[in-house]
Amino acid sequence: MKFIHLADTHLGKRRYGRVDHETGMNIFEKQLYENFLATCKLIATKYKPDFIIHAGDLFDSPRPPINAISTAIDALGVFEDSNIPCYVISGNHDQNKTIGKGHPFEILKRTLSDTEFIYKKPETFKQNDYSLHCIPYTLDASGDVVNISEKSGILVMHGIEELPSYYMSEFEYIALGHDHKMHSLYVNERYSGSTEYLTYGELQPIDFHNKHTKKKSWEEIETVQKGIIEVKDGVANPICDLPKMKMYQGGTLNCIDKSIGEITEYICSIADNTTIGAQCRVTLLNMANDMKSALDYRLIKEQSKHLLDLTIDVKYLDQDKVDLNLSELDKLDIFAEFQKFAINVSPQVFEFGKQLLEGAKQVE
Ligand SMILES: [Mn+2]
Repeated sequence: MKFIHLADTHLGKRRYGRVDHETGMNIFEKQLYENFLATCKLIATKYKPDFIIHAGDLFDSPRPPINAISTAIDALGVFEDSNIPCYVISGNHDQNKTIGKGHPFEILKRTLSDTEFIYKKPETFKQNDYSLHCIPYTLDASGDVVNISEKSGILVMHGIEELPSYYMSEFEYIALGHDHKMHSLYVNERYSGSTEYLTYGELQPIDFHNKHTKKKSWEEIETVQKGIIEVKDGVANPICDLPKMKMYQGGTLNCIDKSIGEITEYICSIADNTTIGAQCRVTLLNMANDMKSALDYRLIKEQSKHLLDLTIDVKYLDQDKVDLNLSELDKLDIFAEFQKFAINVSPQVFEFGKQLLEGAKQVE
């Protein structure tokens, strides 16, 4: 038995305001559509699973653009044409914030009659002798998972931070969405992650099995795996070589002792070495406050026009230096200091301030 688990396709997401001249479509949005359609065709022809699970956030918004809806119909239609059962649950992005506004899956349901769209309430299906428990993200989803009477088979949910630990051993596989990083906290539970890099924030180290892993430094950044998960005879295997947009951490420069010209030159060289059509972020550490506006943007723009996006991420000098020296603070008579600055305040305000300081002292 083999199935495919994917999630967070976010069809309809637009970025960068760059328009494709032929179609008039946002380039980022258009590439998302093309890649999702190609991915579904590959799943159907190359991986040929017994069934498919989409764990939510099919769309980026509960009111998706027309092109997102037609892409969803075309792409999921590939599975219908190949007679591969497909289960799609609602994610928080698919769900309107108020009842009465309807659900975008209503439209899909009318067109794709063989696909299961789960968006109103939890439903259980039988698939290849497995119970498939699908719990959509709804406005009042709390507690739904606890209400499943049969705690075995496959559980599909959109985002859950803490499942009761006994669940971990009871379900054979827990297919999750919402977290865009492909990872797992327990043996039988997996976040497939998003199929694409949707923000630069997703360029972070993989932390399989340990969500408390310290963030690595910029230099150590690895690329998070993006793709789908194939589960064959109970073994989960990430498949990451599917069509997706290119997003890179292009480089990081420590700007201390660097001139405006050198920094501009560095950014241009990174842009120059980055593939056509890619999204690229350059991080500048320890920039002086007035330096960012002084960069030669005309030159940078010229040198990066082959890219879909060039983001200059600036960490200013002293930005993170809030580390109070506590031993120094101890020597300071806080009340005396407060009194000095509070000469003109009313007695009530003075009393209130004094109480706050006393409280803070106790907490310490
Ligand atoms: Mn999402």
